Amino acid sequence: MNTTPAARAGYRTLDTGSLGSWLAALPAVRERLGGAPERWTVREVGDGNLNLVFLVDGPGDSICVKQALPYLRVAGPSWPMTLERAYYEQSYYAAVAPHVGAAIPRVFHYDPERYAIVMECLTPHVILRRGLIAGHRYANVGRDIGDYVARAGFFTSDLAEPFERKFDRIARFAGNTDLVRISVDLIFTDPYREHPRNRHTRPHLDCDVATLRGDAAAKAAAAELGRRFLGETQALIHGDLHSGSIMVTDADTRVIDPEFAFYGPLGFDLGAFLGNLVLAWCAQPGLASRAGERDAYRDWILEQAKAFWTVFHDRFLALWRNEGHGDAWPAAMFREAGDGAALETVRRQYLEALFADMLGYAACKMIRRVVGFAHVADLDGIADPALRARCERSALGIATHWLKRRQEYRSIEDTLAALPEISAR
Ligand code: SR1
Ligand code: MG
Repeated sequence: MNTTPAARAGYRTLDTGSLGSWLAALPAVRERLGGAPERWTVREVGDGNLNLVFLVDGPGDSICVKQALPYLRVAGPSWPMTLERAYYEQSYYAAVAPHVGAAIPRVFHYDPERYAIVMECLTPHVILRRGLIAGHRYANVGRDIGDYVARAGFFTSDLAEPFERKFDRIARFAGNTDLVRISVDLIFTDPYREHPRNRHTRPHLDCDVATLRGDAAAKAAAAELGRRFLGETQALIHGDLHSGSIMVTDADTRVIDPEFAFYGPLGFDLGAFLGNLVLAWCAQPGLASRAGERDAYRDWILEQAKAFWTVFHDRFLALWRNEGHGDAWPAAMFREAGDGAALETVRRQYLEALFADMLGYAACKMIRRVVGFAHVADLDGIADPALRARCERSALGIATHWLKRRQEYRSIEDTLAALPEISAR
């Protein structure tokens, strides 16, 4: 959906001065914040690539306001961007809310003129990526995200619901073309060719990048995953489920920032989370203050990766067995034939295919963060370029291996056990 002049008419960028009076005119929000609006404190805290984010503290409560800018924050007005991403973000939250419970923030208000979402302020949560850089352990994060992706993915697929409802959502989210364009260019295309937006640690990785761009098999694998990214309407996906889109405490896990949402392959969300965990694993030697300091922490990261896939697999399978009332693989048809075993075979094959997709998309997400436009703080924060390049090289090695050989892996245990050897090549 492109931004029409009419839709833009009421738009203006919010700032710390004007935000309070706007919020004061929203009765439910005003009541939540409590007290007199003059006593509210407003901070702009956004540090992502795209939007403005404000935190507002009142005597009653705190809230968060996220507003789309008419351009990418990270690039400035030279990279214009439609404002409708705010509409798709709140639409995604509304679509998955019945299925994922408190795993997303509560949305209090959406303003279609300002393209602003007023929602729950997550405190004392921190962005998972920052926690991983600091070496903190969050006992439930792998399990919680596995459960989340299973629920959000299953209940928006035609395994769970009639195709008419799914088609309706496909149509609604099909307008999110500008955000999908970012992913197509920055994840599936630019990293595999020369492009002025790309960057990498020079000159250390020059040879690695040239090798990648000359690797026809790797490029073919990435292009095929890119084709399926656009063509496979498996489920409503978050579309950007990296560790910067997750907020955590020791006891709680929340998924945020679903502005890239559309109907795509579920393996893309699985791969985003796994790939970013593995990027964090690769970065740890560069973040340690002495050799070996983060070894146990690296093991913990892989434990989370294992918990993530295991919980996803088991939850998705259980949902399918117990709540598979959709038009895809109609259970009644198999029951009538008295052939439940055939349906179980289908389920096993479906999950095996998802596992390979997860590795493939994880690979794409890792490669783009090393040689593409938008990098990750886990690696970019390593000050010594030679050390950073060593960490990035191990990420590229794992990712290229997964791109080309993902079909060979059958279990998460074997896949993770192979990482030290692959990354040392
Ligand atoms: C130009 S936006 C760069 C990246 O930031 C977002 O988080 C997405 O990952 C996007 O690809
Ligand atoms: Mg984001």
